[in-house]
Formats: sequence, C-alpha cells, structure tokens
Amino acid sequence: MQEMRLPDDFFFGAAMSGPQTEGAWAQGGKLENLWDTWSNESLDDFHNRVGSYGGNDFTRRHDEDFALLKDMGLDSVRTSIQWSRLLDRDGAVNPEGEAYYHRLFASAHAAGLEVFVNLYHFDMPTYLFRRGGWASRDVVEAYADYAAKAFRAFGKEISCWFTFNEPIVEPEMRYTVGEWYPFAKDFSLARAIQYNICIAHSLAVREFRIARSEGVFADGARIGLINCFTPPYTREDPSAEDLEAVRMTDGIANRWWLDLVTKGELPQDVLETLASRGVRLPIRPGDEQILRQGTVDWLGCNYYHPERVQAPAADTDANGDPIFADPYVWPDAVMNESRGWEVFPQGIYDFGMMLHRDYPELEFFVSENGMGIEREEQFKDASGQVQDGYRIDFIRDHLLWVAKAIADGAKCRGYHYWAVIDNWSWKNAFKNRYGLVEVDLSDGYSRRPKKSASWMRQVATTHVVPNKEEN
Ligand code: BGP
Repeated sequence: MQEMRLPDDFFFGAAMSGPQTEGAWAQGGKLENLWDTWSNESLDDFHNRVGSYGGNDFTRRHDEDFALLKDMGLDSVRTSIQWSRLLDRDGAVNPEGEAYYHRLFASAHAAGLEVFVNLYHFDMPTYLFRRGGWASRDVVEAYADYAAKAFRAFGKEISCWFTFNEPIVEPEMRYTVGEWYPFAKDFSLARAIQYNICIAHSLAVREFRIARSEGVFADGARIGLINCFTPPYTREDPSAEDLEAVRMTDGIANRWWLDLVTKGELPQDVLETLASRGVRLPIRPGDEQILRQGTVDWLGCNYYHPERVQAPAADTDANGDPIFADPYVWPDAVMNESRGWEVFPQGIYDFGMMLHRDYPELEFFVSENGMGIEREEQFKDASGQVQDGYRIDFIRDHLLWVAKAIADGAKCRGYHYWAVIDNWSWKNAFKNRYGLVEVDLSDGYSRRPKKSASWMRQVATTHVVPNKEEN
C-alpha cells in the first residue's frame, strides 16, 4: 500500500491499565484484587515468578513516562482506575487512593496529555469476588456505585470515560477456557457473567448520565465501552455449519456488545439460540429497561488478531454445554510466534467497514493494537537500543488499513498503541514486550526508547503513514 495520510484531528496515544503498571499493590490502602490474590497463592503460575506486585513501577515513574509519551508526539493516554485502590472494603472512597489518581491525572495534564479513564480492566477486588464476583447482582450494583463515586471524584478532570476494557475476556479466560483464576470451564456460567457485566455497564452509563445532568463533568464529557473486536472469518468455501459457527461467534463476541451500546439491547437471535441449547441467563424483571440505558457516545476497538472459526467437531463439551465453533487455522496465516497470535492488519479495516455498514452512527477509535515479542534483548544494537523494525512494520501496516477505512467512510477518530512502555502482561508477566520504550528489569525498571519510538514520533507529528520502503 502507498503512503497514506490520516486526518488532522486524528489522535495518537498510549493505552495502559492500572493493574499492569501501577505496582504499589499493597500501599496507600489498596486492597487485593484477583491478580494479587493469585500471585500470593501460586506465584509459579506467572512467567519467571513475577506476580502483580510491581507493575512496571509506574506509580514512582509516571512523570518520566508521561514526558516520554509527549516526546513521542502522542497527545493522549488511557489508563484505568483500580476499584481496589479507589474504594475501601465498605465501598467508601479511600482518600489515599483518590489522592493518588488526582496526582496521576495532574501529572499527565502537566505533560500536555489528555487522559482517558477506564473503570475496570480485569481487576475484580478479591473481597467482592468472594461475595460472588460478576455472578452476583450485589457486586454488579457495587460496581455501579463505584462508577458513580469515580465520576464524582474526577469528573472535573476527566472527560473521556469507559466502563470496561474487553468485557468478553473475563468470561473467556476465567470461566470458559479456565486459564485465569478461578480456572473455571463452564460455558453457561461464562454467559451468565457476560450478561451481568452488561447490566453493570448499563447501570454505570446511567450513573454517568445522572452525573452529567448534575454538572459533574466539564462540557463534552463522553462515555464509552472498549472491547476487542474482529469480524470472524472462516474457510474460503464454507459449509452451512461453518457459517452457523460464524453467526454465533460474531453474535457472542461482537454483536452482543455492539447492539448493547447502540440499541440498548442484546441480539435476539443469539439469545434464542442460547436458550434453545439450554444456556440460562440470570435475567430479572426490569432488566430490559436497564439495558436500554447502556447506549454510549463512542466505542474503543482493541485489535490484535483475527478470529477464524469453523463448524465444531462436537456439539457439546464435558458439561453438556453447547460448542458453537472450533478454531480454524488459515493455511496462509502469518504468526507472531511469541504470542501465538496471527498478524492480519486487514482485520481492522474489515471491522471498520462492518461498523460503517451495520452501525453507521457509531464513532470509534483503535483503543489497543500492538505486538508483544519474547527475548527482545536479542535485537539490541551495539549501543544497547532495541532495533524493533518488526514492530514498526506491524504498526505501519495496521495504520495503513486504518487510513484506508477512514477514506472508505469509517468513523475512526484515533489510535492508541498498547503498551508504549513495556508493562506486566498478566500470566506472561514481562515475557512478551510490547513497548516502544524498553523497561529494564535488571536496572530498576529504567526506561529506554526503542527504535520504534522515533518512528512513532514522525508519524504522530505528521499524520503521514509511510510505506515500507520509507521506514
Ligand atoms: C488486551 C488487554 C491488555 C493487554 C493486551 C496484550 O487484551 O486489554 O491488558 O494485556 O491484550 O495481551 P497480553 O498481555 O496477554 O499479551
């Protein structure tokens, strides 16, 4: 593809999350979240036995980090408030937690960065998990109360709010494939959790609107949802069963959320199929009215890899729960072997075009996109700088498809790279590095820009995405 130009008002920024950066896990009155509890109970589960405790030392280094982002030409940063830091066990604001976030946001603003705040990034406080977590309506309501308190504490400082990051991931990772604490493999429970998260999201949006009508925010405040989206692909010559696998994958992973945030309802065909296969959702009288409140101002789309599916080999799993799709391995797939994820930049274009067709009013931005590489020190030059040309290729190819989507009508307003500064990646800890800036664990978390940092400065300040030869 030839060089492309992004609109002048297109924004560039950095995505990160509280639990993956802050560290200081037991300071300032912070309570345990599930990552801390899992780290305490079974540190061997984490790469090189690095648990949640230190993050990437952001709490001590945020001034330096914001200066690095600004120096790269970025204009915005998204992070998350940790519920377990902002509120105490009784649901009251923890003054030290509140003070920390005021300092953090002031530091970003002083550097000239706009701050986007997300309220939940897979970080359930453990005491609430023990009361039932997302399976419990009381916890769902506690989340709405937390959101209301966050809006009121920071409404004058923050205009861009998000209720959840990737609400599909906890149902998958904690309750379907069982890779994350509490390691459940229960498709029905996962869908019940997914449903309750939609109620939590909608209640939080309602709180946002109430706060907005009471003048809690500065003018122009917006609420959104961030999820990982990809149109599901299947084999080139699909059977009717393959297409059915596409319908249900798309229904659960995409349309479920897109219908919620644009129409305030969940897709009827998906609900009917789930019910016909014995999956019961914890629907209560009055929920329809709650979901109606869940429409948002805009959407964040995290995109790393496409989803490829085919008809399932078996209809049901060991619990008797339905299986709607099996993975399909595309013979031409280009892989990022470090992460085991396919690299398919066109997916971001296809998603943008799908939104343009099916949800034409919805504005979005690319809220995460990035490439995690293992043993990145092998790419250091004599001066010790990581020469990450592969990452430049990755970002450039995605941005070219973003530019094409915009040219073809997609309402894509900006791009946030994950994670501009290397950070802690859940169970993989620091195995795969995503950053445009290296974090050196052997040198007290010191920061050092990689080759891609100056490439990003060039693109973010000119809005010109070069073709490959111009790298
Ligand atoms: C997204 C999450 C991020 C981040 C990223 C990279 O799904 O929102 O928190 O971690 O994926 O994935 P990973 O860290 O698992 O390599």
